[in-house]
Amino acid sequence: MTAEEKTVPLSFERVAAEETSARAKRFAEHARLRRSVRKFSNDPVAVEVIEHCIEAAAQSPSGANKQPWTFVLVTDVNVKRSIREACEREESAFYAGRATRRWLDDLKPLGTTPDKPFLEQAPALIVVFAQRHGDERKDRHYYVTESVGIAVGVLVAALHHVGLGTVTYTPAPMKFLSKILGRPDNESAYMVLPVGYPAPDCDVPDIERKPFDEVIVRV
Ligand code: IYR
Repeated sequence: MTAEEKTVPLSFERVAAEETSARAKRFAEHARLRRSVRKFSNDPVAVEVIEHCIEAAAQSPSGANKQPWTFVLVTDVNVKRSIREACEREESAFYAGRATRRWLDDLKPLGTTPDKPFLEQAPALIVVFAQRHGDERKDRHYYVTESVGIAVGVLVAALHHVGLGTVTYTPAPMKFLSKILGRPDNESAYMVLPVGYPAPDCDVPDIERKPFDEVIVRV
């Protein structure tokens, strides 16, 4: 079965140049305030707010529009606890020897440890899965890592935009997440994003982004 090309007019609202400039500046300034949050308050968050952020992420571009992502929204306290316990088991092995000395040295400024209380403190976890292929193996997916990475980027931006905190957490390996969450074989766990309000006493590492001149090359 081959689908034919069909087009519709682009729905696009052209904004005035001054407004574009103002938005660009505001967006960059707000992005500057985003930090990875690893300590959450137990204040509840309306599930529909998180769902709207996931909906925004699911509008991302993807290879051949295959949309190779599944977002598992976990609010069940028992499932959160199981995920925390399994993550901490993997992290203990990581910090006790699986990681290279150089890797552990690079992590020192972040102050991360095998303890992951944020996986239970946060009112919700979004576990993102990458669909390596469709329901059937012959249904190919393309640029899966890039596509899911873009979707997670949009998700992080959306959560920040609405005033929530998160961290892009990647236990390794994370196969256990498929088992706990009952995901099919064509999906592999990609990232865990705890979501909530930062704890009032949330500290963050004293680190900075590179100066802008170091990341941009103008040709
Ligand atoms: N997954 C571990 C280690 C870790 C790895 C990287 I790369 C980081 O940027 C941060 C942590 C942990 O979360 O502790």
